[in-house]
Amino acid sequence: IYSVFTLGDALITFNPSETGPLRYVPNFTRKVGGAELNFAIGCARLGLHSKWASRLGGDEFGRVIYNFARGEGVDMADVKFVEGYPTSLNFKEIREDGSGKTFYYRYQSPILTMEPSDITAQMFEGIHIIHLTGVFLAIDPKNLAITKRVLEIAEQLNIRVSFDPNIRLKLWTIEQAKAAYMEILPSVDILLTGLDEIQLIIGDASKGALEKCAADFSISQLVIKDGSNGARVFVEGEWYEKEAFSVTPIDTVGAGDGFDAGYIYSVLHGYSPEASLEFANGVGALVTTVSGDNEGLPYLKEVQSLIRKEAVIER
Ligand code: KDG
Repeated sequence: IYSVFTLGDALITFNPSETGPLRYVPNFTRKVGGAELNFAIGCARLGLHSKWASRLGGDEFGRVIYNFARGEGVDMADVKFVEGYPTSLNFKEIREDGSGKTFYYRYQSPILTMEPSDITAQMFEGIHIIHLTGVFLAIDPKNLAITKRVLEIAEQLNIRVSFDPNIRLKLWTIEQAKAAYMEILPSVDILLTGLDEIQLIIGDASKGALEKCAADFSISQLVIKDGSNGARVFVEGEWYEKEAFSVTPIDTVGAGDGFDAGYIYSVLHGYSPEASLEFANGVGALVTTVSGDNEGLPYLKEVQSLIRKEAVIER
């Protein structure tokens, strides 16, 4: 069984009872979100040993996140409760096509209490891939130092690093984001990015520009996620692509995190580039069919059934 490690903040996510502008939504369902936690849950559901490092508020909502993540089988050994930092909230607006907007109430997040010195080599024992995302970096400038500490240990222990820029312009500016990414990218082996995101980061998403980006930062697999248009990867000098699965999305938030979990699962299991893209597309597609940021993350069998086009027996 392969092990992955990720690091990040989680929030209580409020999903609206109906689609349309948030100001007209009277009811919400309390759920759990957070890009890196979604990834961790996705990996756990696929059967990986999945470790998530974080800090949670010492409040009722902190308990909700802890119990939820633990119930999903996430390894919580590096999660601590901190007093005096209330759990952050995220209210979602969802449109008819399943796309969403987030309204953060995220000011003094518990993760702000994490320090670079909290990151120790011992936390990475048995880990095969470390997955990092730009959401953690966006939350506080100090998180770049924490991330660098993780990268330092990754290099010492020879652990592969995957990175999703996960740009959140509600949390920082594109200039701040780019400056941080430039420091991280030289240590990244697998870059998993949205097409629109890489366009924002390097200003050009043409194949030539992407190949140059992979060469400049010695990225071994540069994966481009393009939602319902499918995904492609540049690996060992070749491009591979795979079309998306056709599903009816009801909530697309978290699909990218699911894709990442699927892709990392595939890499760890030695899938070919095309099979990896197909598997990751399958996970991402299934996420969008369920309300919530992570409830739709599939178990291994569900992705396999989608790929093999097996009929699901309902009753
Ligand atoms: O990728 C989905 C996440 O972004 C969501 O679960 C919560 O907005 C969120 C965040 O910032 O992590």
